[in-house]
Amino acid sequence: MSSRTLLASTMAVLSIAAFGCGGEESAGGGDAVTAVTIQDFAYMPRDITVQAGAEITWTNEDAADHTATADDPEVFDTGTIAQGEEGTATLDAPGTIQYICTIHPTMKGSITVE
Ligand SMILES: [Cu+2]
Repeated sequence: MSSRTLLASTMAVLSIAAFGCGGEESAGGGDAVTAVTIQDFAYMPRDITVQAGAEITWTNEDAADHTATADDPEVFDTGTIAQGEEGTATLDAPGTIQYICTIHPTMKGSITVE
């Protein structure tokens, strides 16, 4: 084995180790960030389950403005999300929260916080 090969192997092991570390981190982040798309006057997915402390992001793909507002707006309220924009909320208390769009109250979704 040449020293060049040895160096290459060492580099490979190091990058795997670094990748493994980053992978774990992003897996944790993946659990903590949940994306909901608003399209055709609906939340997709309509019902989500997240870990406590997760940040939920709603992206509005409609031309119309929407909100994501908990039945009790004190729990969370993204405010108006315009086309192409995002609203976020972070929920810490376990339980299931129903939410609506205050502009179009027939739009409904739910978040279960574990
Ligand atoms: Cu709406």
